[in-house]
Amino acid sequence: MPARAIRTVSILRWLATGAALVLLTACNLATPSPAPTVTPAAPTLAASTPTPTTKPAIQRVDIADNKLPSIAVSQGTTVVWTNRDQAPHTTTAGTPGITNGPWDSPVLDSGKEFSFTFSQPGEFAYWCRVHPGMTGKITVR
Ligand SMILES: [Cu+2]
Repeated sequence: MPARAIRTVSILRWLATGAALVLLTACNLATPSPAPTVTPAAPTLAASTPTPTTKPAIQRVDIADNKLPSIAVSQGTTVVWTNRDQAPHTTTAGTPGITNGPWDSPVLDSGKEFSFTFSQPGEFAYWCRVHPGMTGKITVR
């Protein structure tokens, strides 16, 4: 084979290789990215109607201006006292100096709550152990 023919074959081979590489690269570039998948929305569960429950009554009262509230509630009511004063107070069943009733809160700092459920009817005197002059009464019918 003459030298010229050999050179031509080499150039052709080189061109063919290059073309193949270009085609491969083009194929890679042309590979379509996966189509975005659409996530189906989760089926909406029908909202269940909550079973109504009979909640025991709650009576909220404030301890304010250094006074313990006197109130009347139905039997089974939970009374929640909130200390709205800056001074600490207690709600303590009994009469000043005598703690002889069914409840006695810890000392309630400002903003603190205490609750007691009155399951028995009656008249319940109560007082504040910090300030024995503070008295009140819970009447349960
Ligand atoms: Cu007090």
